[in-house]
Amino acid sequence: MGSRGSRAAVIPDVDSIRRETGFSQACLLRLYHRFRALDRNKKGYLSRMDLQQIGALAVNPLGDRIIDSFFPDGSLRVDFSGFVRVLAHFRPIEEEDTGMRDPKQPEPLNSRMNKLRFAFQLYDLDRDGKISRQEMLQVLRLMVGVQVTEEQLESITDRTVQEADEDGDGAVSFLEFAKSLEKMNIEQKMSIRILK
Ligand SMILES: [Ca+2]
Ligand SMILES: [Ca+2]
Repeated sequence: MGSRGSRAAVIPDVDSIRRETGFSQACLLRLYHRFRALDRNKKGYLSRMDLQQIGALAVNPLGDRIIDSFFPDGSLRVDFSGFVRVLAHFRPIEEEDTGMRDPKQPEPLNSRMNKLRFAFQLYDLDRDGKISRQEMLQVLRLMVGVQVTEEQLESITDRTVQEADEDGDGAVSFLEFAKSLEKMNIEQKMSIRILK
């Protein structure tokens, strides 16, 4: 469809965004419409409040943390390419993504490793490369329901950290985190339908 193709041209830097994120042109166009609809005052960027309108994030216990990741380095606005770059971590891994990759190209944002890195930084609030017991406690508090007492929460936290903590330093490194999630299907868990 010619008219669709020419409309895609209005997306700034569309070619480099497509290469970096792996989203198809049609998908980027839909995301661009979504971006513009979320941008309530037609500012050209999104604020935290704009992103809070996304239903899938509103119901996600880690939704606020995911929203944080749109604003690295304390910035208060995210443009379209930043928006799509975060969303790319949630793009399902497709059959066609595997095997065909040029090894000189950077790893796709939706690879298992990048999904794990993204998940890890939702826990590692102070970005020191380790999930401390306190950081684990905070995430578990968000994820478990109100029916759990503080005491139970503390013991769940201790167990979770102990199970993952192989070198016994009392914290969970990225490697330990990746290992402990090995049995979980992270690819599937980190594939959210963002357009619904
Ligand atoms: Ca930390
Ligand atoms: Ca450790």
